[in-house]
Amino acid sequence: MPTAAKSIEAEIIKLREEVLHHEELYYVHDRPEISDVEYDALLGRLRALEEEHPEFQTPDSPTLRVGGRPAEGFAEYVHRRAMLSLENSYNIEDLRAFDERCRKLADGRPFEYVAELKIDGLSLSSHYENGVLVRGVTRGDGRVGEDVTQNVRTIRSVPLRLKVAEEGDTEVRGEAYLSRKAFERINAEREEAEEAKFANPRNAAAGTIRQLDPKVVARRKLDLFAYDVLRGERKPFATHWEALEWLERAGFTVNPHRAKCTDIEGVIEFCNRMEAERDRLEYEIDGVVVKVNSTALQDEFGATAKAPRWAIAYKYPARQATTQVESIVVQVGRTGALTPVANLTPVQLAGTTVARATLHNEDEIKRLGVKIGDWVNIEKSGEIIPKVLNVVASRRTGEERPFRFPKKCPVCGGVVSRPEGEVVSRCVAADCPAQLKGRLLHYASRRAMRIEGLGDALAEQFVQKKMVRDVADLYALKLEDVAGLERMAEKSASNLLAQIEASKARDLPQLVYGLGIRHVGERTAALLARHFKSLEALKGATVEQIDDIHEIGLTVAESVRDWFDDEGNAALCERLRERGVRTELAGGGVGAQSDEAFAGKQFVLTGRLETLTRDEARALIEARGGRVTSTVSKKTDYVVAGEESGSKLDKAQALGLNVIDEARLKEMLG
Ligand code: 1X8
Repeated sequence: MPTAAKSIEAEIIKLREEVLHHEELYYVHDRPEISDVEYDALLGRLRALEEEHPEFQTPDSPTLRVGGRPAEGFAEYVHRRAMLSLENSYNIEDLRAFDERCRKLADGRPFEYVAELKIDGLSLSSHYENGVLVRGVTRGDGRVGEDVTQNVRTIRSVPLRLKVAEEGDTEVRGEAYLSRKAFERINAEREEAEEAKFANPRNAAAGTIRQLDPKVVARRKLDLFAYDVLRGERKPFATHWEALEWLERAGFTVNPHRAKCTDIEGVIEFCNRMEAERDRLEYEIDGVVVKVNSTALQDEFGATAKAPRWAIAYKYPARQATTQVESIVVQVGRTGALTPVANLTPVQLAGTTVARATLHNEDEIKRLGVKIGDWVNIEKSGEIIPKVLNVVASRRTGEERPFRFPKKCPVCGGVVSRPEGEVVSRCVAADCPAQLKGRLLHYASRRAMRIEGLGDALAEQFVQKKMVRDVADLYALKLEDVAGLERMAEKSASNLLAQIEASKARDLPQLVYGLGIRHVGERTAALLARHFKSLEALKGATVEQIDDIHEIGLTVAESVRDWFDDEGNAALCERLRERGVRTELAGGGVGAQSDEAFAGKQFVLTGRLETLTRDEARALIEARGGRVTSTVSKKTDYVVAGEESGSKLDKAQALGLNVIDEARLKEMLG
């Protein structure tokens, strides 16, 4: 073989491996390392080379596949009709070229387009038999997906029974997603639990649908916008627009932002209008999907191996940018965790100026291979801090300096420890000022003791001037001390002291959360407070007693015990109490009684409630110490039945259980 051909073959092999590697990162691990644009470029280059040199095309090339592959844990399901991907376009010229092709194929016949938002989630297919949901399947590689029925059943925008009469097999396709709000809540919880945060809502949604425990899925509040319907393998409507209207009647949520356009100019206008709206939406989108409206024309145009010829995705400019790392600093949080942050040459990104990006931890720096002075691609998704995607190796000059992760705490010089198997390095010094500052800010935060006005600058001064050595010292602060601080007028000093005073009355769940015990987030703190009813009782509890609380595991129990076993912490609790902080659960009398009606009791919710959503009802019951389970059994204490309660109600009646309605539940809740 001539050398030129050999090197082309070598390039094809290398590209193929790269594409497969990135597909695995994206689909299997939900941890892409390159942007969609870069991935498309790799795949495009591979496809071009294979087309030029068909002799090097192999049957297992990723160019012949629809993409990705299923992870383990769920049964595989072969789609009746492949879930194709969409061809991508990145600019208006591409859209016009698509229009040209469509008009050529239509050969003079007039036709319309439908433009819809491209939701940044994951595609799901829901199967109905005679109108009843029987199966939910992920897209997977487009041909084979995973059977995630139990998880799909938790999505409130996927009706369990169609609201219109429907016989035979019906398949509804849609995009499952997490709202920005749900995503932020999940990440806040993961941060509290010291679990790795999701990079963006799409990854969080993909991670959620693959959760093996449907209860976890239910809590995360996945949502879905439906966009297509099939009867058997056929499209049942003359136009896509009618299909969308039917989906709404059938009980699905169809995204309200959509347009029927008589030509590509209308489509372009929709794309521009929605791009301006993009940040105001409650969910993330990455572009617009454009489809030929007539299903007869769709069938006529057909599809390539990968994508239909009658549709295209118009992708918005990615929220990525390239800039230079000026320095890397390491921040120390309240748990002592060391977080490296890259200081960047400021760049404009998705409408804001970005000057910093998180590097997460030591391993991430190694994985990226990032050095000071490097050019890097950064990405901003949603509200979260931008992150470094990769290093632009081609722009290296040799002047870049390696970053050495500190062996000592950059703030106090204390010992840094990184237990085996963990990614987080921590400063373990007991008196590290950075940790103290973090603890003060956490204690004062809105969801803990809510001391308004105690922000970063003040906490910094309290620590620096050694006015405060732990959170109990806040209650010994005097007006003249506080008023003497930088940027502190007498008025704001007395306001702050009033705030600190008011915090004494916060309830036990807020206090327990505010103490910042490892693994004890807001929810766990509430469970602990309601169970033990006083800080004293919690302090005296054994690991077993804590572990016995439903929904609290051994790791948490041990962490709580460890915290109270620390002499300094035990003394801190004592001082908080002495200084007048409430350390008992509030509301004896009525509160205690109504809690009794719930504590340890098992509830099952079934049917549609009138005023509460199931999630709201669940939250209210759990807040009182009750448990909500999904199966009716002899152990069930109450079955709350709403409208159209089905088999669960039958079973409850057969078992002679206590069945109540929503009104009664609300009475019990007071
Ligand atoms: C993917 C998506 C489609 C739509 C919205 N969001 C997506 N992510 C839509 O049609 N409205 S269609 C699609 C696909 O066919 N791969």
